[in-house]
Amino acid sequence: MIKGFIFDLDGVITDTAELHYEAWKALADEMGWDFNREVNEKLRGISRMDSIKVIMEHNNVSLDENTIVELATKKNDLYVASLDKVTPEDYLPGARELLTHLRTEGFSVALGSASKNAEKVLQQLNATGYFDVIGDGNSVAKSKPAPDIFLYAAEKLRLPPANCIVFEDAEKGIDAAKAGGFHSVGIGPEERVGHADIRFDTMKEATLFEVKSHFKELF
Ligand code: G16
Ligand code: MG
Repeated sequence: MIKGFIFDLDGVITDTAELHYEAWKALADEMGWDFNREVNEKLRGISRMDSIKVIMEHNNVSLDENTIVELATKKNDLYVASLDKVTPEDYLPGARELLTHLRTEGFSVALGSASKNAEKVLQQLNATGYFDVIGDGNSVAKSKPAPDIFLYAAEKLRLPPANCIVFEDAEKGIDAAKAGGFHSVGIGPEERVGHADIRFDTMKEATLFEVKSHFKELF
């Protein structure tokens, strides 16, 4: 039986990817590094430190660990400042409706995000109240594709993975959900999240009615 839902944040509840892009781009410009939307796409769902390593690899740059941390912190300061612009208008279409519906139907709901800034984003959206548990980049050491963040969220909800559905927009996020034994809903194109149990192009199509009709035997 499905009793819980675990949501990724960026790309599922709201689109912070654009703000991450702007902050990485500003850092890259300052460093004289190449950075574009295609490279940004590779950062979807992965941690801050994994992200800077992808950007450095793209530029054939290697630096000592302290410098890498310093640069990632610089990007983060820019990103965090830009979060002040996020408002309750910035839910992805359909996301708030689904969260509200899950609340009225009595499901347990958790966040399972790689971001260390997830709480700030939820506050800006006025979304904190939709979640029983917040699992974020501060909750576990190993980031996606490791299943740890989703296992953490399920444990806090006191539910086994088989009783939970994970919503994810990232390839590595679906990998993480599957590795943990969760049911999965992919949000995005086939080539990115086609390996999820079910897939919707956007959150708008991912209504509780649709999800229930796909996982019929589990409700
Ligand atoms: C998000 C973004 C990633 C970002 C990561 C870490 O993940 O998709 O691009 O690198 O968080 O963010 P921060 O630098 O704020 O800790 P998710 O899991 O919410 O999709
Ligand atoms: Mg995501």
